[in-house]
Formats: sequence, C-alpha cells, structure tokens
Amino acid sequence: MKKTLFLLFVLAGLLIFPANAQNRRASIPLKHGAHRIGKRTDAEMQRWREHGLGQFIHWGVYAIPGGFWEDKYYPGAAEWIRSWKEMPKDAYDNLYKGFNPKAFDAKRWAKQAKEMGAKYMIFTTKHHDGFCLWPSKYTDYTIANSPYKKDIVKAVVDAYNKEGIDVHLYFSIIDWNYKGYRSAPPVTKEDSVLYDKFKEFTRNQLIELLTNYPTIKGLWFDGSWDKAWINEAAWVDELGNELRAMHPGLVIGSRFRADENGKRHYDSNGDLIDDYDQTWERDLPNSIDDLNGSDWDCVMTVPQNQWGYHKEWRGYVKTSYDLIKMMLHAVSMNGNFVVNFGPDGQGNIRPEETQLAAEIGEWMKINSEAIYGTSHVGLKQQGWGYYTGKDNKIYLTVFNRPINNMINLEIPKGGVKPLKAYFLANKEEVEIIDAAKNKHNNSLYNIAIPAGYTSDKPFVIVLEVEQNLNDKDTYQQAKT
Ligand code: FHN
Repeated sequence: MKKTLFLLFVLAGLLIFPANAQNRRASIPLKHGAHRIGKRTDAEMQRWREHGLGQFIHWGVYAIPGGFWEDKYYPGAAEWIRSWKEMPKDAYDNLYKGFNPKAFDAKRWAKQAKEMGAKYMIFTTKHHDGFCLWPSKYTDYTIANSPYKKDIVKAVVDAYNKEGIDVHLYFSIIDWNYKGYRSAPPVTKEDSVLYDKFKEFTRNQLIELLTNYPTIKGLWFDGSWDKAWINEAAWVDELGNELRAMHPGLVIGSRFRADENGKRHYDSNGDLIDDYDQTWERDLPNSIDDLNGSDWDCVMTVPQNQWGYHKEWRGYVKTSYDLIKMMLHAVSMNGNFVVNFGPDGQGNIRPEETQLAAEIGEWMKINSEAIYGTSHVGLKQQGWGYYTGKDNKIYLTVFNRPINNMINLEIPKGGVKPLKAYFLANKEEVEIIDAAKNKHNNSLYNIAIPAGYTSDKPFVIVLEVEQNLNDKDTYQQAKT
C-alpha cells in the first residue's frame, strides 16, 4: 500500500518525514482552516495516491490562435493570450464562433493516455478565459454555442472512464468572461451585488459539473489566488462542504480555498487545506522534508511554460528521459506526477507530445511496477537514482550507472534485510555484496550490475526484503 513504506524505517528508529502535526507552526482557533490534521485515510484518496502517473489536458479556444495573433508571437503561456495587450478582447471572446475541432476524438486521446500508463487525467472544463467545454446552463459562453455544439467534457469523461482512467475536472475560479468576476474585493454596493452573482454562478457551475459527470473523482481548482476570492473564506468553505456532501469521496487539492486569515494551501496553523498539496507546479521538492507529510501532485509542462497549444515551442523541450526522471523523483517522495498535453484547435495532440507519450508508455510497460502504488522508502538517496517500494520489494530505478557497476545501498541499523535482487525487465538475478557496516552500524550493500548488461534507458532493480513493507501495525503508526 502506497505511502506507508517509510514506516519500515520507523523500526530502525529513523522516522523519515515528520508527522504533519509536528510541523504545525501555531495553534490558532480557525473556523475555515484545515478540516483534518494529516492525510485522508479513505479508499478514494488511497486510490488517488496510488496513481503515480497522470495526464493533464489544457484545451480551449486559446488553441485556435496557438500563441500567435496576426502573425505576432506571444511569448507567454498560450492559454493566457487573451491578457496580452496586443490581443483585442472582443476578437478573443468571439473565437468560439470558429471553434469546430473536426479532429477531436476523445477515444484516441484516452487510448494514448492509457498507453502512456496514466491512471488518471485532469481536464480543463473552463480556463481563465471562461469558455466552457460543457453546455453550461449558466452562461452562453459555452461549447453549445460554438459550431461544434457537442459536449466535450462528456466525451472526455466517457472515453477515459472506458479506458479505466479516472477523471478529475480542472476548473478556473478566475473567469475573464463573466461580468461579475473581479480580482480585487468589491468596494461599492454595486460591485458587491455583481460579485455575489459571480459566486452564485461559480457554485451553480460546480454543482452542474458534479451532476452532469457523476463518475469524476475530483475537482482540480486553479485561478483561486485573487484577493476577492480569498476574502470569501467562509463562503468557499461552505461550498466545499456542499460539493463533498454531493459527491462522497471527492478529491480536492489545496488550491480551492484560503482560511479566514487569507492563508492558502497551508492554513494559519501550518495544516494542509483540503486533500493534497497543489503547490508543486512545474517544480519538485528537494527532499521529503519539504512536503510536511502531505499528499501532493506535480503538474509538469513539456516545454518551459506552455500548457495550452502554442504553435511555436521555444527553448528547451523536455525529453521522455527528463519526464520519467521527474516522475521517479515525485513518486519516490509520495507524489503523483502529471504530464501536460495541449491539443491544437482541431483537437490533435501534437506529434512531439504523441511521441513522448509513446516513449513514456514503452518504459512503463516494463517498469510500471516500480511506480503504481509505490511509496517513499526512507533510504538515503544515492547518486544513481531513486527508490520506491511496496509489499516486500524495494525498486531501485537507476538513471546514472556508476562506472564501477556497483549500486550502493545503505540500510539503517535494525532495518530490513535484503534477500535477493534482480532486474525488473527480465528477472535476471544480480549479486548483493555485503559491504559491511558503517560507523552508525548501518548496513552497506553493493548491488553488482553485470559489466555486460546494457540499457539505453533507466532500468529497475528489484530488491526483495525480508519484511512486508505494508505491515499493518506499522501502517497504523504511520498515519500523519
Ligand atoms: O494560470 C494557470 C496556467 O495557465 C495553467 O493552467 C496552470 C496549470 O497548473 N495553472 C495556472 C498557473 O498556476
């Protein structure tokens, strides 16, 4: 069972990441702070936790200009082009009249995600521009009024669910199209009336999404940083309760709401707001200690900072090697890794992204056992790569093969005893050399990679150990 393995080393007196409670900064009475201290322990959350790899799709009318307006290159993230001074707002707000993505085939996207190894996906129902990819009753600015007409969110949810992939819906609180939306708190009476309308509109849309797409597993909020929204802590908290009551098990990250003191993600006591930490956008923690014992996800772009479709990617574009390495980095610290795709205005996933998905999928076909349902194992990080683990297995994913072909491993005093090691790819056994103990009485081992072994990809060595890492009693102690 994922996220429990560090317990193994509780046995060795080595508690790798501190319980969240220990990291709390203060004890301030809060009405709208975290609703629990520590992680959710229910089955739905456990399912989310075990995904390891996800797919993000940013799609909307911004895919039509694709980062260009009148042949001028927009240097920001393509989905933000409406905010560019060179972009006439009226022209942008009428783009939907030409949105007719003839090549859109949700089944094709879902198949590709499945082949990549994604266990869940996050889909932009509405980005900051306010355009809804579902036929919302509460605005005219929707897919129903485009030439395409059909409900895109439904097509996506159905197709991915058919492939056994969980769907989480991305929803932007910022809505540049809605009249009552504003980023600063309302000042005048008139402003307040309008903002109240916006709040009601937002609530209606969220209820509509949960009603129309009952199989979804979570809501992935964004654009919740405006002071106007932050100031509504009590109202937003109540809305969150309402959504959870409607949809038991719903998974919501830390970007939905702030506490009454305006603290986002972590409340004024340092406790995580809602179910997982959403601060790791295009970023990875240096160490497990940076995570406060929280569940978390890392959402990652393929180029530097493009989520929606941009015709011209400039700068460094990540390779499948980079993305697989980041995935291991995340999973080895109990996070989910989510790779973003930005289909074009016709609904095609660009060839570069298709290629990356295929390469990640090839790797996952052989090595996914080291990803799905695995957790942090609490061993000292070595230069060769990353540890993940579950049951009685520790997976060593090797990115940097040492020139002496020895994979070093240090097991704390009283920790697990290795029994055998083998390549995950072909089960060929490799020698475990007992390299004595260090001055702390920790056991040092070298796993010997045969000199003749070749691989042009990161490879996984499985280390079977004596104890089952999911020991029930230790799991109970581990809940943070
Ligand atoms: O502004 C958005 C951005 O366009 C993109 O959707 C990302 C995805 O995490 N979220 C916001 C920036 O944090």
